[in-house]
Amino acid sequence: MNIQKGKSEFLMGIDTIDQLTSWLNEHHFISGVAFIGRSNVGKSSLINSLFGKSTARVSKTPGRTRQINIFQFVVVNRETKTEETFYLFDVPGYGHADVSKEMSQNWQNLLDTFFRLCSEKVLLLNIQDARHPLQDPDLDFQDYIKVFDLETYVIFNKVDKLKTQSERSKLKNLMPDIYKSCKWVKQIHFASAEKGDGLPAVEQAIVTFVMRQIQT
Ligand SMILES: Nc1nc2c(ncn2[C@@H]2O[C@H](COP(=O)(O)OP(=O)(O)OP(=O)(O)O)[C@@H](O)[C@H]2O)c(=O)[nH]1
Ligand SMILES: [Mg+2]
Repeated sequence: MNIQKGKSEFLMGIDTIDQLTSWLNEHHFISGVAFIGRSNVGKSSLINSLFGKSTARVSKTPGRTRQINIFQFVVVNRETKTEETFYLFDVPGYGHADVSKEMSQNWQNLLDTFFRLCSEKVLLLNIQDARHPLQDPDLDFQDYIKVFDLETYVIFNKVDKLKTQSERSKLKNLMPDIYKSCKWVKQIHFASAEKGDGLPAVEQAIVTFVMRQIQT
């Protein structure tokens, strides 16, 4: 089973709590996947590589994504020739230093609403920069989401930027500690949205999760 590239569709961008609440209440029984991480770690790039080019806008300026963007995507089973539709959420980056208090409060409220209302049928993908893993905002985020009890996978993106074997082993050596201190993190992946490393495994992890939700 695979994600059908190019069949993903942008549905809407949501930036108010009222809008988000009604959307999630109407769709709470449907499975999906949410991408979240610091600004500029490559969330939109990963989405484009996994779901088809130009699904999400890739910006060169950090912090451009200022709303929760909702897409739908299709998983196709080539043997049975069946298709299933799921939701994809591109959530704005956390940990901006350069926004006003008011803006970051709004954003926090939007996030709270999202995690409170999105069901356990939603898989959380926490994207981090392979060169700068476990930054303070990443640790704060892990601390924040633990109460929501959502299945979470961490994806270290931009592994193509790790040039030496020792940089790569240093990153891999963080795995036992992450599993130990973050029990809700069930998988850790290493990927490059740009070069394609690790993407088939991430795709299969997403497909396995969402298909499991409709079978239960
Ligand atoms: N070398 C390398 N660059 C990458 C990779 N993934 C993304 N980039 C680059 O990193 C920059 C940020 O990528 P985005 O996908 O816009 O990041 P984002 O996390 O969506 O950022 P926000 O929307 O601001 O939160 C772009 O210049 C990308 O081309 C990767 O795997 N390797
Ligand atoms: Mg983005």
